[in-house]
This record gives sequence, structure tokens and C-alpha cells, in this order.
Amino acid sequence: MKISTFLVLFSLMLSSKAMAISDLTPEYLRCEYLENPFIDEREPRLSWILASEERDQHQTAYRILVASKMELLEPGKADLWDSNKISGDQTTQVIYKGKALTSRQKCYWKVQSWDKKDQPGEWSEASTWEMGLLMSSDWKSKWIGKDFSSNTLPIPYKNKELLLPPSPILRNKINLTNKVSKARLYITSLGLYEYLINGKKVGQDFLAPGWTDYNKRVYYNVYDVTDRLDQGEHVLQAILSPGWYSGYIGYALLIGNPIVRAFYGDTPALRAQLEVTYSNGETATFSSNEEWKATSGGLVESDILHGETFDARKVPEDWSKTNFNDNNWDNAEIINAGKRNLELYPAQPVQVTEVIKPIEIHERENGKFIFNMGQNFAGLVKLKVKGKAGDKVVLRFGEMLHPDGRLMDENLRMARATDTYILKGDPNGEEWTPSFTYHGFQYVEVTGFPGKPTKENITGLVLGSNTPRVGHFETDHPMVNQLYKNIVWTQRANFVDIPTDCPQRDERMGWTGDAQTYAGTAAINMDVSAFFTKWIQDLNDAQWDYGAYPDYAPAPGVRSSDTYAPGWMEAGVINPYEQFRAYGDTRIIKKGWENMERFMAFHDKKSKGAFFYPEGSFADLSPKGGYGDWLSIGKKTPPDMLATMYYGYVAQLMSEMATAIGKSERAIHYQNLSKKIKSAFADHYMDKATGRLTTNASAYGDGKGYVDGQMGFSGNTQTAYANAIALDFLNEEQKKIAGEHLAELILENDGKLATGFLGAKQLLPALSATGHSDLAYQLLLNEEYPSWGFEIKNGATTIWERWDSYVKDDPEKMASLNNGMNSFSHYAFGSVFEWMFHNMAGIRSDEAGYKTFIIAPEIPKKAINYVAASHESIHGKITSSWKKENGKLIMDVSIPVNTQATIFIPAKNELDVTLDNKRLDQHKDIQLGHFYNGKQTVKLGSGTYHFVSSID
Ligand code: RAM
Repeated sequence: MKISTFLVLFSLMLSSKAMAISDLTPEYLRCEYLENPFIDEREPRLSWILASEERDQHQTAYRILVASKMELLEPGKADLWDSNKISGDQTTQVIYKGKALTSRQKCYWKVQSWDKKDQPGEWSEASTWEMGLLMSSDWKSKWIGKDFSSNTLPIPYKNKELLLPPSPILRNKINLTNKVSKARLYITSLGLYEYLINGKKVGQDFLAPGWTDYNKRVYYNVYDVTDRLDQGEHVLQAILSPGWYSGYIGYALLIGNPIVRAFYGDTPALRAQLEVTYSNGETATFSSNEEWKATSGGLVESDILHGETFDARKVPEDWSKTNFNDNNWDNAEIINAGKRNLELYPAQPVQVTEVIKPIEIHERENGKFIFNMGQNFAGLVKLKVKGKAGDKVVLRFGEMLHPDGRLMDENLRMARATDTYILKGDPNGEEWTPSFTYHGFQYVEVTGFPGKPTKENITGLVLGSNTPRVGHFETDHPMVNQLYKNIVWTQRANFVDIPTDCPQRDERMGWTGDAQTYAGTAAINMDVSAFFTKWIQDLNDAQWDYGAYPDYAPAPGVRSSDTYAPGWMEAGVINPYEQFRAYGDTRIIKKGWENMERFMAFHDKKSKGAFFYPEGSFADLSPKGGYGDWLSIGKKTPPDMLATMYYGYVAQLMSEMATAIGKSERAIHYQNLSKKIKSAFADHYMDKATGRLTTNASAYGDGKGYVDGQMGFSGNTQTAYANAIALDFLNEEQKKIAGEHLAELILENDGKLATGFLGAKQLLPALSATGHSDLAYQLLLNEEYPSWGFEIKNGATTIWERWDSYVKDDPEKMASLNNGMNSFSHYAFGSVFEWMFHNMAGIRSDEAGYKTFIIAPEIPKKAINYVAASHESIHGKITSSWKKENGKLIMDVSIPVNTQATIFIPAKNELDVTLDNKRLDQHKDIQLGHFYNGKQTVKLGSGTYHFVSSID
């Protein structure tokens, strides 16, 4: 062998070895929070997590390659971007800095990381993203549809009238002249669409393209349909439904709003283009246009809230076949949709996330059957039926049964929530699933079923935004486990494109107060990064021109008096902040910064520069004061006191976020502002001598016009202290005293809570923060009204809107309840999970995105002996579990690669803790912290660790 050949071989050997000396491997590659997505972000952010068997491992450098073809994804060949070796431990939100990306560009990428000893690991597996249509000129297709509204007769419903025009069906035959190597469908609609190729639906999404302020942006979706197309003829089909665009919205019907439907436009419309690349390199585009044909089909009524009626006899036979003759159909109408800003849907779509079977069927009078699905959820049912043509099966949906076994439908208010299927009489049987509606239910009442139905005839399809599950939590306490289950189910039922308050009645709005209190919990349970990226945009789109964020988004001002409310409008700042905390997302801050500054200016103006809101400041709202501590019990916390606290709290968050995006001057400004608000608050709302929170209740007169104003107002409420403590409004001394007052109030109230939406989230954290962990546990475990346990004792499988939504076996009490506003699937009170995760399991993010975090569980004296939780953070999976056994506490934790955690181990004394069976202080390689307040601290890098200590 020649020396030169030997040298080349030797250096090749070295370099291939240099490829993987460390076991540090990047995994779970994501672009804009999604795996292998279609995106339209020109500077996408890349994230990965790291795997390694080694303890205390972290990344010191990384290198990213991005190429336009898989073959080019190698060092030296990557044609879009080679980041080269970049020092640092960043593994999330790394901004693409390669060549400018163009429409339809597919990008292949991979990443390599260097470990703490600067040794490189293996390259990751390759991942992809693909750009959508970046220029409006990329859109060749037209908006098409068919307007049936003029010949639709109103249907009487509960003394009102519903207008439910049939859904248009659209059809076009195409011919593909060659073999297909690539095909993409770019599609959107005003209203909702389903698109089919040769009779089979494209994709698995429901309610696409989602709800936005359609005047500001309309989302489109992209589907890879390469596998669906061969050379030859194909039929392209679409079905449209009014959806949020032209269907009914919210409670407009109920409240007698002058407009109840068609808030954005009258006629649903489709815009779609199928772009095909043949194997010979030629391309063809098949667009929605006037060549498409249109008529009505089987879907004779379709609305999100009211449900669907499908007459299978009306489906044109074989319309999905190429030889179908559509000569007698009309040409599709070109819908004048004006100029619309089209953007790629940024989140996980709504999909079927689980299939559930009924657990029992009750036969009632006259061929009426009630199916119990065993779980309250949001979604649809698939109906299987065999019968004669014209047989009509009616499905009504409800969350609960009355004590006498009737379906409870009063709480649906004006939502008809009824699906009807009319059979065509297929001797082999028929199957039907509605397309453009969903219901919140546990029970399905079936009438008109030919014969006696069995459990096989109804299947539950759970629908929701398909946000990946990232959290788990369990204990040895069945009620607490059920509570956690209920929280997760309620989140699944309400994260349906937007965070809705409830999934069943004529409302289902993105109420901002609910969303801000629950955002922290949401992000522990599911990866809601993309979901909230979308909704925070909705929120910014809905911001009033005078700076306030609305009561709900999208659709601000369904009712003109629904403007803004303290504790609700702050979602505009709190939700981006929570997104920053959970995922280290600073782009969401930058994008909304101007909006947030305008909001803060609105606060400054509204408070007249006084740094607080005296009693009556929001008397101009309807209801007066806004919603306040919505659905609390007993005396009301003054809404102006809460408004002051929220003002100061968001000022604090603005300061933190300003720091995160490098706006140091604004950070100081907001820091000072929040200080001034806190001191003005104390001056006005605190009795300095006793530390009690107080108010001038007489300023509210008889309370008329305020939510539950007849209950009277007091500053000395659980909610007042809970917020003052949890929102960091008090100095250490004041906080301690406030904690005592809070504890005292709870004891005076028979050991029970009295909080509403704004108090419930803060109550247990405030108790824990002031040394009353025992009381926090007591509230959690309570089973008497009002409590979480009371709901469970009364059969809840989801979180209720009210503390007393249902009382089992008590018809009298039931009759007295407010069934008009009584949702059984309302996530707001589920915000208690934040405390369960932070305090019971003890996991709490420190640096944003859990780059550093603490594990500090609070061990109760009794009732619970075991807790285990995990969370797959943007930096990897964290686990924390503890159990008590014969005076010992056994704690197991795991810390992701490239992160650090401080663990607080409860122990009798510092010498009493072992790690992996060796006394902690004998581990030479470990950073031992101090022993304080019955806890030994230790700071650890990645790995799993097993501690044992003695406890009382
Ligand atoms: C009701 C719902 C919702 C709440 C508003 C104020 O419609 O309970 O959750 O935010 O009122």
C-alpha cells in the first residue's frame, strides 16, 4: 500500500470514528414544534432532545445540516445549510439560518451533538419539513361553492328558528397523463371542508381549517396525496359546511343577539389545488374553478352546534366514479371571497384520538334507547344500522341523565346537538359518521332504530386537537387519580382547535379567563406549543383597537356588550408568558410585543395613572366589574381589587418577557410599574395594622349589575389572599400574615373552599407557599360540597363548571340547580392540577422550558403514601416519584440529558439521605446543597437517581 493511500484510509478511519465517540444522540427532531411538518415560517425553529446512558451529560456544541435532497444530507454536501460546529447547549428553538426558503421547498435535516468532553455523538436520524405556498400568486385556484340559503326553510326549534341549508357537494374529473412521483393538495375553505379522491377522504382531520378571524387570516392545510394518485382518471370531490364561518356561533341565539349565524359570510366556499409532479418531471395543477360541478347531496343539514341530518337516499349514486354523469349538475359558483390572507395551519389538526365502546344500554319508552359511553367526552358517534330505505335514526346527545333516567338536555340550551340518519336501505347494512359537527356527551339517546340496537351499533369517536400527551400523574389515592383523569378528559374535550370553555352547549367559545387560568396545567398534560401558537394569534387578532384583549377569541363582540374583563383580558399577556415558560419560546413574545405594550397602555389609561383600581372602576362593563371570581361561593371578592392584582401581575410578566427578548429598558419600566402597583394595592386594599385585605364595600351599593352582587363584597376572602400570595403581591412579612388569614378563613368555612375561577387556581399554591401544605391537601381530598371530590363522589368523569353541577340521588336539589348554565366539561377548575404537579410531585421549571428545574415534593402526613409524575418537556422526560414505607421516604427522579435539577429531599437530618444506597455526603462527585427546613438539597445533572431518607 502506498503511503498516501494509507494516510487517506487512516484519516478516513479517524474521521468516521470521530463521528461517534460519545453515545450522545439527538432524537425527536421537531420543526416549529411539529414532526416532519408542512410550514410557512421562513425562519423555522428546530428542536431536538438528547439521549445518553451517561449521567450528568450535556451538550457543548451541535451541528445542523439541511439539504434539499436526502442524498445531499451529508457533511460537505448539504446545499441549504451547514451550521458547522456551534458551541453551546441549545437544543431548542434553534433558528434556521440557511438559504432563503421558497414555496414547496422540501428540507431534510439532521443534527449532531458534542458531549461535555467535547466528543461528538452519532448524527440523528434525518427529519424533514416542507414549505407551503409562500406567495399569494402561488394560489391558482378559485373560491367555489353553491349557495342554497335562499331556498332553505327555517326549522322551528325551542320557539326559535334554525336555518340549516344543505351542504353543497362539488365534483371534478381529472386525467393524469403520466405516472405520479409527487402530489400535494393545498386546500382551505370558508366554513369547513372535506375533500375526497375517488370517494375516499383525504387526511384524517375534522373541522378543518379551524376557526380564526377569517377577515384577518384563513388557514390552509397541505396533504401529501402521492399515494392516492396513479396515471389515469380520478374524481376529485368536496363537501362543504357552514362551520364557524357561516354557521351558528356561541350563545348568540340564546341571548337574542340580532345576528346569530353567518358572522363572517353567508356561503361556505372551497379553495383547493392539487399539484402533481409526474415522473417525467412535468407538473400539472388541478384547481377548484368554474369547471367543477355542484349540487346538494346527502348532508341536508349541517352545523357544529346543532348537528347533522344525513339522508343516504339523496347521495348521488356512484358520484365518486369516473363514469358518473354529472351533466345535470350545475356549475360550481365562483364565490366572491375578497382578498384573504392565507396561512398554513400551525398546529396539530382536530382528529379522532380514541375510539370508545358503550358500556350499557337502557331501553326507555317507545323504542327509545339510551347508550352510556362510560365517559364524558367531545366527539361523534359512528352509527351502524340495517333497515329499510327511509328509516330514520335520531341521535341526541347529553352529558347526564336526570334522576328518572331521562337525557338531560336543558344544559345544552339552544344547541340542538342532534344527528339524524335516514337509511337508503342497503341490505348489507349502513355506516355513518357525521362530518362537520361535534358534541360533548356521555349519553346518546337513540330513537327510530330499526329493531333493538346492541353495543355494536354505536361507537364513540373522541375528537380533539391532536396535541401529544406529555404528562402523567398517579397516586395511591383513587379519588385523586380519578380527578387527574377527569382533568385530562376535560382538556381533551375542550382543546378543539381553540381552547373552548365547554364542548356541549350553545357556547364553546375561547373564553380568555378560562384559558389563562388553565394554560399552565394544559402544558403539563399535553404538548400545547403549536396549539397555543395558533390561539395566541387568534387572541392578538381579536384585540380591541383601544388595547384591551377580549372576553373570548376568536369572534370578539358576538354580543356588543361582551368587551373585556379583568382577569380575562390578561390572557393576552399570560398565555404568551406561559408559552415562554413551558417551551422557552421568545418568538411568541416578539410577535405579540406591540400588542402587549398596547394592552399595558390601556391599563395605564384605564387606571388613570393611579397604579391601582379603586372600587367601581369597571362599573361601565356589562356585567359591572366584569366576571370577577366567576362562580365563587359566598361574599364576592371586589373585581377592582382583582383587576389591580392582575394589572400588577402582568406588569411583572412583561418585565420578565422584556428581559427574555433583550429589551432591558422595558424590563426596568415594567419592573418599576409592578412595584408601584403592588404598593398602591397595599395602600388601598390592605389594613396595615392587621394585614387584612379590605374594601369599601359600600362603593358597590346593593351590588346590582355585578355578578352575584347581591352576595355583598369583601376584601377578606379566600380568593383575595390566594391571589395576593400567589401573584407575588406581598413582601415576606405580609405574605406570612396573609397565609394565616387565608388559613383562618378556610377553617371558619368548615375547612372548605369558596373560590371561583380566579381563586381556585391560586388557592392551594398560596397555602403551600405560606406553610399550610396540610390545608392544601385537606382541600384537595375533601369530598363534601364544594370540592373536587364532591364532583367525583357524584359520578363526574370530567371537571364541572359549577361546584354543584349535579347531586346524585337528590331530585329536589337537582330541580333547584341552574340547568341553563351547567356544563359538565369545563376545564377551568382543573387548574388545580398545577399545584398537584408542582407541589405533590414537586416538579417545577426554573429556567424556561425546564432547562433547569427543581423537584421538591410536599409529603403529606396522611392519606397519600405514593405519588408518581412525569412530564416530557421540550428538553426531555422528567420523572419524580416518592413513596412512604415504614418511616422511610423513597424518592426516584430522572433528569433529562442537558438539563440540571435541584432536588429537595425531605429528611430528618442531613446525614440521613442515601443516593443509590450510599450516604449522600459520601458521593464525591455530587454538589451537595444545604439542609434547611427539613430538606436536604442536591444539584444534579442528567440521569436517574434513587434516594432513601427517614421521615416522621
Ligand atoms: C360562561 C362560561 C365561561 C366563562 C364565562 C364568563 O359563559 O362559564 O367559562 O368564562 O361565562
